[in-house]
Amino acid sequence: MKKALLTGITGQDGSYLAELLLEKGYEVHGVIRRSSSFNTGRIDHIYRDPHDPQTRLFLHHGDLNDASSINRLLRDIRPDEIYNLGAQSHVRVSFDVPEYTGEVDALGAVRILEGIREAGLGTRFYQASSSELYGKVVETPQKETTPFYPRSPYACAKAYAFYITMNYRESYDMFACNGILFNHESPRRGETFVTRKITRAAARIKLGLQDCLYLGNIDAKRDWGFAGDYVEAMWLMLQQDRPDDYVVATGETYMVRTFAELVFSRLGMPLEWKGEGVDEVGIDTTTGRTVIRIDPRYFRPAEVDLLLGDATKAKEKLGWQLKTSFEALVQMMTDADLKLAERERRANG
Ligand code: NDP
Ligand code: GDR
Repeated sequence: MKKALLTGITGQDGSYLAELLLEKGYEVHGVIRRSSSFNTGRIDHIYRDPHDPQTRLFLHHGDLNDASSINRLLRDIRPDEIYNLGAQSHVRVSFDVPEYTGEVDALGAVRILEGIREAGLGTRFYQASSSELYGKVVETPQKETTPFYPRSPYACAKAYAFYITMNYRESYDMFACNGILFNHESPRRGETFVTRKITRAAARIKLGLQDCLYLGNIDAKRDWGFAGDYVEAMWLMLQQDRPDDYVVATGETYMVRTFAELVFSRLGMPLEWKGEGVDEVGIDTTTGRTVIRIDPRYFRPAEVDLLLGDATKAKEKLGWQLKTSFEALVQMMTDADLKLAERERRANG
């Protein structure tokens, strides 16, 4: 039985990847952080009592900031594959905690790589690299050969992690890959990322639980896919004969405002935009009420205006396929958040 170790197992991608690896018959080990409140909500459905002899999912306390915990896990588990998904993953927040973001997102990767090397393990390594590396537009669509232009402390940290992964591959002949994944979303997406923030707020507005949604730059364009499709690409990268780096994307890009329009329409509240700049508002045309306003606090000191990826290499070399369309993703997320809001309303009496 193959063994995989996942950092970030409690996050969106970690939960989908853990499901996939369990389906494929792996023994799955996940690193979790000690927290004062439960942080395992996304994996509770696959967790079983560790005393159950059928259990193939094991959770261990550790932290990417703590090399000794990483080294202990490597020594004890001796994994065949490591997926480094753990990160301070919020771009806006990285401007508030730049040093911490560097510790976790940049140095975290080298702590694992060095741990594998020092222990003399043949472990295959996946690094969660990001389309944020492309930052300011140099060319579109962005592919593996497009130069990087990071625009945030998050992207700068991820650039270090990208290059150190490549460097360990070239220096020590390690099987280390970068997946340069464009934005991917799901009903399990963190509530402060823009897609989930919109679906959650729109559903709550629909049910009268909230009046208005405040957004930042609604003209930013993103290439949004479904997280469940993207974790397949991560796994495929580690099953190849040779390690390499791959872009994973849909090849379509939409503005944040378009995402909002589709969500509000699905909930029977077609939007109309009025005004300009920070005074622009989104109006529910069925009631005339203002349901979206701009709040400059969500603007970023430097913005990534346009992401659009070309996943030809992943399709041709990995045989990776995109299964979920943008429209299906919007529907999936909107419907899931409507159900959640209905539960919330029932709970509130
Ligand atoms: P999430 O924010 O949902 O999950 C991040 C995970 O990292 C959580 O499990 C979190 O734990 C964990 N984590 C945070 N800090 C540490 C730390 N110091 N030590 C160990 N673990 C830590 O991210 P996603 O699932 O969306 O993304 C997964 C990875 O892919 C991240 O590295 C992200 O930067 C990258 N990425 C994501 C993309 C996307 O569109 N989703 C696109 C490209 C790259 P806890 O639950 O305790 O907070
Ligand atoms: P991103 O995702 O920064 O691309 O990083 P996010 O959803 O946070 O922002 C996407 C775009 O929407 C604009 N925006 C807002 N964003 C947030 N969060 N909140 C708002 O209110 C808001 N209003 C407008 C942003 O300015 C931006 O242009 C995600 C993360 O998952 C990273 O970890 C990952 O590496 C990249 O995707 C690829």
